[in-house]
Amino acid sequence: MREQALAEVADATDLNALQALRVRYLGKKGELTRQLKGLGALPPDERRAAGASINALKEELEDALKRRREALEGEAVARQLESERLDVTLPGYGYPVGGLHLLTRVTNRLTDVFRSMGYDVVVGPELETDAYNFQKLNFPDEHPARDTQDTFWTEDGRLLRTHTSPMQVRYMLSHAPPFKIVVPGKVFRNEAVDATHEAMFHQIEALVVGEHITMADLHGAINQMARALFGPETKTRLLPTYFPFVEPGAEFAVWWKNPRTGRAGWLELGGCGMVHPNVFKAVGYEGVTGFAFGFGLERLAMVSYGVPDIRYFYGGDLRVLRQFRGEL
Ligand code: FA5
Repeated sequence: MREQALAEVADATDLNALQALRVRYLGKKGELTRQLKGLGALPPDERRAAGASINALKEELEDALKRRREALEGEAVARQLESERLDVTLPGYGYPVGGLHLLTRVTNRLTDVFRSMGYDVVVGPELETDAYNFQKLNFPDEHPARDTQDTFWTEDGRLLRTHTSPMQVRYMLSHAPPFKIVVPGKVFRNEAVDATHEAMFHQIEALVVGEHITMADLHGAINQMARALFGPETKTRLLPTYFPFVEPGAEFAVWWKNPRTGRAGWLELGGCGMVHPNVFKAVGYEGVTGFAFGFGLERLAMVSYGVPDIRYFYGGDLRVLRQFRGEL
Protein backbone atom coordinates (compact mmCIF):
# COMPACT_ATOMS: atom_id res chain seq x y z
CA MET A 1 0.00 0.00 0.00
CA ARG A 2 2.85 2.33 0.82
CA GLU A 3 4.35 2.08 -2.64
CA GLN A 4 1.02 2.39 -4.38
CA ALA A 5 0.03 5.43 -2.32
CA LEU A 6 3.36 7.21 -2.85
CA ALA A 7 3.26 6.44 -6.59
CA GLU A 8 -0.28 7.84 -6.88
CA VAL A 9 0.73 11.01 -5.05
CA ALA A 10 3.73 11.45 -7.31
CA ASP A 11 1.49 10.99 -10.40
CA ALA A 12 -1.26 13.39 -9.27
CA THR A 13 -1.48 16.20 -11.84
CA ASP A 14 -3.70 18.67 -9.99
CA LEU A 15 -4.83 19.71 -6.55
CA ASN A 16 -8.22 17.98 -6.86
CA ALA A 17 -6.56 14.65 -7.51
CA LEU A 18 -4.31 15.18 -4.48
CA GLN A 19 -7.31 15.96 -2.29
CA ALA A 20 -9.04 12.76 -3.48
CA LEU A 21 -5.93 10.74 -2.50
CA ARG A 22 -5.84 12.40 0.92
CA VAL A 23 -9.46 11.37 1.50
CA ARG A 24 -8.83 7.88 0.22
CA TYR A 25 -5.86 7.18 2.49
CA LEU A 26 -6.06 9.58 5.41
CA GLY A 27 -9.76 10.53 5.54
CA LYS A 28 -12.15 9.37 8.26
CA LYS A 29 -12.97 6.31 6.23
CA GLY A 30 -9.56 6.17 4.57
CA GLU A 31 -7.36 3.09 4.24
CA LEU A 32 -4.88 4.06 6.96
CA THR A 33 -7.59 5.15 9.35
CA ARG A 34 -9.26 1.82 8.80
CA GLN A 35 -5.99 0.00 9.56
CA LEU A 36 -5.42 2.04 12.71
CA LYS A 37 -8.91 1.14 13.83
CA GLY A 38 -8.14 -2.54 13.14
CA LEU A 39 -5.16 -2.52 15.51
CA GLY A 40 -7.36 -3.60 18.40
CA ALA A 41 -7.92 -6.93 16.71
CA LEU A 42 -4.19 -7.74 16.75
CA PRO A 43 -2.48 -9.62 19.59
CA PRO A 44 -0.99 -7.07 22.06
CA ASP A 45 2.65 -7.87 21.25
CA GLU A 46 2.12 -7.16 17.52
CA ARG A 47 -0.06 -4.12 18.11
CA ARG A 48 2.75 -1.85 19.10
CA ALA A 49 4.98 -2.49 16.08
CA ALA A 50 2.03 -2.39 13.69
CA GLY A 51 0.82 0.90 15.19
CA ALA A 52 4.25 2.46 14.87
CA SER A 53 4.60 1.45 11.23
CA ILE A 54 1.09 2.68 10.33
CA ASN A 55 1.81 6.03 11.99
CA ALA A 56 5.15 6.27 10.23
CA LEU A 57 3.43 5.62 6.89
CA LYS A 58 0.77 8.22 7.75
CA GLU A 59 3.46 10.82 8.35
CA GLU A 60 5.31 9.85 5.22
CA LEU A 61 2.14 10.10 3.17
CA GLU A 62 1.23 13.46 4.67
CA ASP A 63 4.69 14.69 3.90
CA ALA A 64 4.47 13.40 0.30
CA LEU A 65 1.05 15.03 -0.16
CA LYS A 66 2.38 18.32 1.14
CA ARG A 67 5.43 18.30 -1.10
CA ARG A 68 3.38 17.32 -4.13
CA ARG A 69 0.89 20.11 -3.37
CA GLU A 70 3.69 22.66 -3.11
CA ALA A 71 5.16 21.42 -6.37
CA LEU A 72 1.78 21.68 -8.15
CA GLU A 73 1.15 25.16 -6.75
CA GLY A 74 4.62 26.24 -7.82
CA GLU A 75 3.92 25.02 -11.36
CA ALA A 76 0.61 26.94 -11.40
CA VAL A 77 2.33 30.16 -10.37
CA ALA A 78 5.04 29.62 -12.97
CA ARG A 79 2.38 29.09 -15.65
CA GLN A 80 0.54 32.25 -14.63
CA LEU A 81 3.74 34.29 -14.61
CA GLU A 82 4.61 32.97 -18.03
CA SER A 83 1.18 33.85 -19.42
CA GLU A 84 1.38 37.37 -17.96
CA ARG A 85 4.94 37.92 -18.93
CA LEU A 86 5.82 41.54 -19.66
CA ASP A 87 9.20 42.48 -21.01
CA VAL A 88 9.67 46.03 -19.81
CA THR A 89 12.85 46.35 -21.83
CA LEU A 90 11.02 46.07 -25.19
CA PRO A 91 10.85 49.36 -27.08
CA GLY A 92 7.45 51.07 -26.65
CA TYR A 93 4.93 51.88 -29.37
CA GLY A 94 5.38 55.38 -30.77
CA TYR A 95 2.06 57.20 -30.97
CA PRO A 96 1.92 59.82 -33.72
CA VAL A 97 1.95 63.30 -32.23
CA GLY A 98 0.18 66.11 -34.07
CA GLY A 99 1.56 69.60 -34.35
CA LEU A 100 0.27 73.07 -34.97
CA HIS A 101 0.04 74.13 -38.60
CA LEU A 102 2.69 76.63 -39.66
CA LEU A 103 0.03 79.30 -40.18
CA THR A 104 -1.36 78.72 -36.69
CA ARG A 105 2.12 79.19 -35.30
CA VAL A 106 2.65 82.36 -37.31
CA THR A 107 -0.73 83.67 -36.08
CA ASN A 108 0.15 82.86 -32.46
CA ARG A 109 3.51 84.53 -32.83
CA LEU A 110 1.91 87.69 -34.22
CA THR A 111 -0.85 87.87 -31.62
CA ASP A 112 1.81 87.44 -28.90
CA VAL A 113 3.72 90.39 -30.34
CA PHE A 114 0.59 92.53 -30.43
CA ARG A 115 -0.52 91.52 -26.95
CA SER A 116 2.88 92.58 -25.66
CA MET A 117 2.20 95.98 -27.28
CA GLY A 118 -1.10 96.28 -25.38
CA TYR A 119 -3.53 95.22 -28.11
CA ASP A 120 -6.63 93.09 -27.49
CA VAL A 121 -7.11 90.13 -29.82
CA VAL A 122 -10.65 89.81 -31.21
CA VAL A 123 -12.21 87.70 -33.97
CA GLY A 124 -15.22 88.17 -36.22
CA PRO A 125 -17.49 86.14 -38.51
CA GLU A 126 -16.30 84.76 -41.83
CA LEU A 127 -19.79 85.04 -43.33
CA GLU A 128 -20.42 88.77 -43.60
CA THR A 129 -22.93 91.26 -44.89
CA ASP A 130 -22.28 93.65 -47.74
CA ALA A 131 -22.73 96.50 -45.26
CA TYR A 132 -19.82 95.48 -43.05
CA ASN A 133 -17.51 94.12 -45.73
CA PHE A 134 -18.03 97.03 -48.16
CA GLN A 135 -20.63 99.77 -47.52
CA LYS A 136 -19.54 100.97 -44.10
CA LEU A 137 -15.91 100.71 -45.19
CA ASN A 138 -16.64 103.38 -47.77
CA PHE A 139 -17.02 101.06 -50.75
CA PRO A 140 -20.36 102.37 -52.16
CA ASP A 141 -22.36 100.21 -54.59
CA GLU A 142 -20.73 100.11 -58.02
CA HIS A 143 -17.42 101.44 -56.61
CA PRO A 144 -14.59 100.13 -58.79
CA ALA A 145 -12.54 99.13 -55.72
CA ARG A 146 -15.06 96.32 -55.15
CA ASP A 147 -13.66 94.63 -58.25
CA THR A 148 -10.33 94.10 -56.49
CA GLN A 149 -12.09 91.95 -53.90
CA ASP A 150 -14.50 89.65 -55.73
CA THR A 151 -15.88 86.93 -53.47
CA PHE A 152 -18.47 84.17 -52.93
CA TRP A 153 -22.08 85.07 -52.20
CA THR A 154 -24.85 83.17 -50.49
CA GLU A 155 -28.34 83.11 -51.96
CA ASP A 156 -29.64 85.39 -49.20
CA GLY A 157 -27.16 88.11 -50.24
CA ARG A 158 -24.41 87.58 -47.67
CA LEU A 159 -20.79 86.98 -48.62
CA LEU A 160 -17.59 85.36 -47.44
CA ARG A 161 -15.56 88.29 -46.11
CA THR A 162 -12.81 89.43 -48.43
CA HIS A 163 -10.65 90.92 -45.68
CA THR A 164 -10.54 91.26 -41.88
CA SER A 165 -11.44 94.98 -42.14
CA PRO A 166 -15.22 94.46 -41.56
CA MET A 167 -14.27 93.69 -37.97
CA GLN A 168 -13.19 97.35 -37.70
CA VAL A 169 -16.82 98.32 -38.21
CA ARG A 170 -18.26 95.62 -35.94
CA TYR A 171 -15.87 96.51 -33.14
CA MET A 172 -16.43 100.25 -33.37
CA LEU A 173 -20.23 99.81 -33.37
CA SER A 174 -20.05 97.91 -30.10
CA HIS A 175 -17.16 99.64 -28.27
CA ALA A 176 -16.18 103.16 -27.33
CA PRO A 177 -12.70 104.54 -28.02
CA PRO A 178 -9.88 104.60 -27.09
CA PHE A 179 -8.80 101.04 -27.90
CA LYS A 180 -6.17 98.96 -29.70
CA ILE A 181 -7.21 95.68 -31.30
CA VAL A 182 -5.89 93.06 -33.69
CA VAL A 183 -8.09 90.68 -35.66
CA PRO A 184 -6.59 87.48 -37.09
CA GLY A 185 -8.76 85.31 -39.34
CA LYS A 186 -9.69 83.60 -42.57
CA VAL A 187 -10.71 85.62 -45.61
CA PHE A 188 -11.93 84.60 -49.06
CA ARG A 189 -11.65 85.84 -52.60
CA ASN A 190 -12.83 84.58 -55.94
CA GLU A 191 -9.31 84.21 -57.30
CA ALA A 192 -7.71 82.26 -60.10
CA VAL A 193 -5.57 80.16 -57.76
CA ASP A 194 -1.84 80.14 -58.48
CA ALA A 195 1.45 79.92 -56.57
CA THR A 196 0.81 83.19 -54.71
CA HIS A 197 -3.01 83.45 -54.70
CA GLU A 198 -5.49 81.27 -52.86
CA ALA A 199 -9.29 81.56 -52.72
CA MET A 200 -9.01 81.24 -48.94
CA PHE A 201 -6.18 82.79 -46.97
CA HIS A 202 -5.50 84.58 -43.69
CA GLN A 203 -5.08 88.18 -42.70
CA ILE A 204 -4.37 90.00 -39.50
CA GLU A 205 -5.81 93.46 -39.01
CA ALA A 206 -4.87 96.14 -36.49
CA LEU A 207 -7.08 99.08 -35.50
CA VAL A 208 -6.13 101.82 -33.05
CA VAL A 209 -8.57 104.65 -32.28
CA GLY A 210 -8.31 107.52 -29.81
CA GLU A 211 -7.74 111.24 -29.57
CA HIS A 212 -4.73 112.61 -31.45
CA ILE A 213 -3.71 109.33 -33.10
CA THR A 214 -1.49 110.28 -36.05
CA MET A 215 0.32 108.81 -39.01
CA ALA A 216 3.47 108.85 -36.85
CA ASP A 217 1.73 106.43 -34.45
CA LEU A 218 0.90 104.20 -37.41
CA HIS A 219 4.48 104.15 -38.58
CA GLY A 220 5.67 103.57 -35.01
CA ALA A 221 3.34 100.62 -34.55
CA ILE A 222 4.47 99.04 -37.82
CA ASN A 223 8.12 99.55 -36.85
CA GLN A 224 7.57 98.03 -33.44
CA MET A 225 5.83 95.00 -34.92
CA ALA A 226 8.48 94.53 -37.60
CA ARG A 227 11.31 94.75 -35.05
CA ALA A 228 9.62 92.25 -32.74
CA LEU A 229 9.26 89.88 -35.69
CA PHE A 230 12.55 90.39 -37.50
CA GLY A 231 14.97 92.01 -35.04
CA PRO A 232 15.89 95.47 -33.74
CA GLU A 233 17.63 96.70 -36.93
CA THR A 234 14.56 96.19 -39.14
CA LYS A 235 13.47 99.16 -41.29
CA THR A 236 10.00 99.77 -42.69
CA ARG A 237 8.65 101.74 -45.63
CA LEU A 238 5.25 103.22 -46.48
CA LEU A 239 4.31 103.92 -50.10
CA PRO A 240 1.10 105.83 -50.96
CA THR A 241 -1.73 103.74 -52.30
CA TYR A 242 -5.52 103.65 -52.29
CA PHE A 243 -7.98 101.83 -50.04
CA PRO A 244 -11.48 103.39 -49.72
CA PHE A 245 -11.56 103.06 -45.92
CA VAL A 246 -8.30 104.94 -45.18
CA GLU A 247 -7.02 108.41 -46.06
CA PRO A 248 -4.15 108.71 -46.55
CA GLY A 249 -3.52 105.10 -47.44
CA ALA A 250 -0.26 103.26 -47.94
CA GLU A 251 1.21 99.89 -48.58
CA PHE A 252 3.90 98.96 -46.12
CA ALA A 253 7.01 96.86 -46.47
CA VAL A 254 9.84 95.77 -44.18
CA TRP A 255 13.51 95.64 -45.09
CA TRP A 256 14.33 92.11 -44.26
CA LYS A 257 17.31 89.85 -44.60
CA ASN A 258 16.29 86.30 -45.31
CA PRO A 259 18.36 84.06 -43.00
CA ARG A 260 18.05 81.12 -45.41
CA THR A 261 19.23 82.85 -48.55
CA GLY A 262 21.21 85.68 -46.94
CA ARG A 263 19.53 88.11 -49.38
CA ALA A 264 17.95 91.35 -48.19
CA GLY A 265 15.04 93.20 -49.75
CA TRP A 266 11.70 94.93 -49.22
CA LEU A 267 9.05 92.46 -48.13
CA GLU A 268 5.66 93.95 -48.94
CA LEU A 269 3.26 92.91 -46.24
CA GLY A 270 -0.06 94.73 -46.75
CA GLY A 271 -2.06 97.91 -46.54
CA CYS A 272 -2.43 100.62 -43.93
CA GLY A 273 -3.61 104.17 -43.38
CA MET A 274 -5.56 106.61 -41.25
CA VAL A 275 -9.21 105.62 -40.73
CA HIS A 276 -11.35 107.48 -43.30
CA PRO A 277 -13.83 110.05 -41.87
CA ASN A 278 -16.66 108.29 -43.72
CA VAL A 279 -15.94 105.10 -41.72
CA PHE A 280 -16.10 107.01 -38.44
CA LYS A 281 -19.35 108.59 -39.64
CA ALA A 282 -20.78 105.14 -40.45
CA VAL A 283 -20.17 103.96 -36.88
CA GLY A 284 -21.13 107.24 -35.19
CA TYR A 285 -17.70 108.23 -33.88
CA GLU A 286 -16.78 111.93 -33.51
CA GLY A 287 -13.68 113.74 -32.32
CA VAL A 288 -11.30 110.82 -32.70
CA THR A 289 -8.69 109.69 -35.16
CA GLY A 290 -7.21 106.28 -35.77
CA PHE A 291 -5.09 104.07 -37.92
CA ALA A 292 -5.50 100.58 -39.34
CA PHE A 293 -3.30 98.09 -41.10
CA GLY A 294 -3.80 94.59 -42.43
CA PHE A 295 -1.70 92.00 -44.17
CA GLY A 296 -1.69 88.44 -45.47
CA LEU A 297 -0.18 85.73 -43.26
CA GLU A 298 0.57 83.27 -46.04
CA ARG A 299 2.72 85.86 -47.73
CA LEU A 300 4.71 86.43 -44.55
CA ALA A 301 5.04 82.69 -43.86
CA MET A 302 6.09 81.89 -47.44
CA VAL A 303 8.91 84.38 -47.44
CA SER A 304 10.00 83.68 -43.86
CA TYR A 305 10.05 79.89 -44.14
CA GLY A 306 10.86 79.39 -47.78
CA VAL A 307 7.52 77.93 -48.86
CA PRO A 308 7.53 78.33 -52.65
CA ASP A 309 3.81 77.78 -53.35
CA ILE A 310 0.83 78.96 -51.30
CA ARG A 311 -1.07 75.77 -52.18
CA TYR A 312 1.31 73.75 -49.97
CA PHE A 313 -0.37 75.23 -46.89
CA TYR A 314 -3.70 73.58 -47.70
CA GLY A 315 -2.63 70.47 -49.62
CA GLY A 316 -2.57 68.36 -46.45
CA ASP A 317 0.72 66.75 -47.51
CA LEU A 318 2.37 65.50 -44.31
CA ARG A 319 5.82 65.78 -45.86
CA VAL A 320 5.28 69.53 -46.05
CA LEU A 321 3.54 69.91 -42.70
CA ARG A 322 6.14 67.86 -40.81
CA GLN A 323 8.89 70.27 -41.76
CA PHE A 324 7.40 72.89 -39.46
CA ARG A 325 6.93 70.93 -36.28
CA GLY A 326 9.75 72.45 -34.27
CA GLU A 327 9.86 75.78 -32.53
CA LEU A 328 9.72 78.79 -34.81
C1 FA5 B 1 -6.76 94.48 -47.84
O1 FA5 B 1 -7.33 93.38 -47.76
C2 FA5 B 1 -7.02 95.55 -46.83
N1 FA5 B 1 -8.15 95.19 -46.00
C3 FA5 B 1 -5.78 95.81 -46.01
C4 FA5 B 1 -5.87 97.05 -45.18
C5 FA5 B 1 -6.25 96.97 -43.85
C6 FA5 B 1 -5.59 98.32 -45.74
C7 FA5 B 1 -6.35 98.12 -43.09
C8 FA5 B 1 -5.68 99.43 -44.99
C9 FA5 B 1 -6.05 99.37 -43.66
P1 FA5 B 1 -5.30 93.81 -49.92
O2 FA5 B 1 -6.43 93.48 -50.82
O3 FA5 B 1 -4.14 94.48 -50.53
O4 FA5 B 1 -5.79 94.74 -48.71
O5 FA5 B 1 -4.83 92.47 -49.20
C10 FA5 B 1 -3.92 92.52 -48.14
C11 FA5 B 1 -2.93 91.36 -48.24
O6 FA5 B 1 -3.62 90.13 -48.33
C12 FA5 B 1 -2.05 91.39 -49.45
O7 FA5 B 1 -0.94 92.22 -49.23
C13 FA5 B 1 -1.62 89.96 -49.58
O8 FA5 B 1 -0.56 89.68 -48.66
C14 FA5 B 1 -2.83 89.22 -49.08
N2 FA5 B 1 -3.62 88.66 -50.17
C15 FA5 B 1 -4.49 89.30 -50.99
N3 FA5 B 1 -5.05 88.45 -51.88
C16 FA5 B 1 -4.54 87.22 -51.61
C17 FA5 B 1 -4.72 85.91 -52.16
N4 FA5 B 1 -5.60 85.65 -53.15
N5 FA5 B 1 -4.02 84.88 -51.64
C18 FA5 B 1 -3.17 85.10 -50.62
N6 FA5 B 1 -2.95 86.29 -50.06
C19 FA5 B 1 -3.61 87.36 -50.54
